[in-house]
Amino acid sequence: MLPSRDEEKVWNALDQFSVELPSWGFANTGTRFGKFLQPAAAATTEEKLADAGQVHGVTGCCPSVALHVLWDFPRGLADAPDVTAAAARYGVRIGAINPNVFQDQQYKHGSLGNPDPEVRKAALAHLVESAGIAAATGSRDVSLWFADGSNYPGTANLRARKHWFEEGLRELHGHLRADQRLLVEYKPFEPAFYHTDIADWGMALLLARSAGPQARVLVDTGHHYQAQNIEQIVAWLLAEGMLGGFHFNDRRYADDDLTLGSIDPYQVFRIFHEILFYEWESGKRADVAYMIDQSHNLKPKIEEMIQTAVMAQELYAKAVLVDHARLAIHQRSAELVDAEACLQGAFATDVRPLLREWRMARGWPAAPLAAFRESGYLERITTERGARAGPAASSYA
Ligand code: PSV
Ligand code: MN
Repeated sequence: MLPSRDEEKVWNALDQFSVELPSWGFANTGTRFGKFLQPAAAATTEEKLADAGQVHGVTGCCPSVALHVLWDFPRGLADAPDVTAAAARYGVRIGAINPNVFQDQQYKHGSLGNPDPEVRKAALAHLVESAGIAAATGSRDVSLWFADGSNYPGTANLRARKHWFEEGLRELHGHLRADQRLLVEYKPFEPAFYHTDIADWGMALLLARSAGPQARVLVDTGHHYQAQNIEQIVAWLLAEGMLGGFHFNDRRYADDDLTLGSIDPYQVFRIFHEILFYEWESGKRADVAYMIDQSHNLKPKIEEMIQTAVMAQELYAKAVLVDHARLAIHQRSAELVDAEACLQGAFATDVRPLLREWRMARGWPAAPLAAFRESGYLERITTERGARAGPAASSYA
């Protein structure tokens, strides 16, 4: 049994904790080798929001949905009122808006980093429209990921491209409303395999700094080399006041988009720990957007998102249990074994009974996945959506 002070800490933390769902996680998706279609997969923005509403309805911790402009707003800004209304109908709100400057044919050699000024202009126009969509849908964050890069040495002017990125992001920043943020995501490779323009957190940090005061860095947990210490990046970005948010997913090899915590739950725990430790030491709440960036082609999509949200809550609750005061003393005295035990003890605690109690006290189902399965929703959409002619359409490449 946990002492009640710990229980209270965990309950308070769970009351504040939420994690954003990605609309693209509900659509049919695949690998570059093909797609295995699911009859229940969402094919429209409305269906994605409906499915997200189901996840929030049983977990209580996913009140917002990140949207991808090209996939979810086919008519751009004109779709904003309908999409906002649909979200409200399904009990969720619009989260981060993700522009898409990587699919169009014109972006073959990059978007903001393209040597052709006309393409850079087109990319900027799309980014500015995306900021407008965020404003129109009541969303705060414009979340930027660029596929820009090159495949062969010597084919791109690395410094010129850095300069074009600085220019473009600065200009985009000028279009933000006072309460909006730009989140700059980084990724070392894929789709480009020689260089990526924003390859790591240092480059993202420099670009965010030069863009303006409302820009921050976004850490996608799948976007690092194997041995990278992600929680140290998190700690440094916190110390610099530059951590804006996360795209959570797990991986075994590269950017695998596996379920959060399925391979290395201790990694996620350590990230949460760094954030909570920072909050304890600074007395400030870190303004960090927790988002999921996973799109599953084998697991059933809604169930997988429930699994992810519950895992996020569990790992967050475990991190809350770290005794910060004790840890600080052990660290100062270099009591290595005792300091490490502070983390290990918290990580080893089974928080599931506590989460169950919290859920029941707050009016959420005690067992989210079971509640979803009992609801009959999956059977209903499988029949309804499966009856559509031909394979289910997808807006996810
Ligand atoms: C790119 O790998 C990424 O992580 C970006 O966040 C995209 O928006 C997302 O995946 C979906 O393609
Ligand atoms: Mn991402």
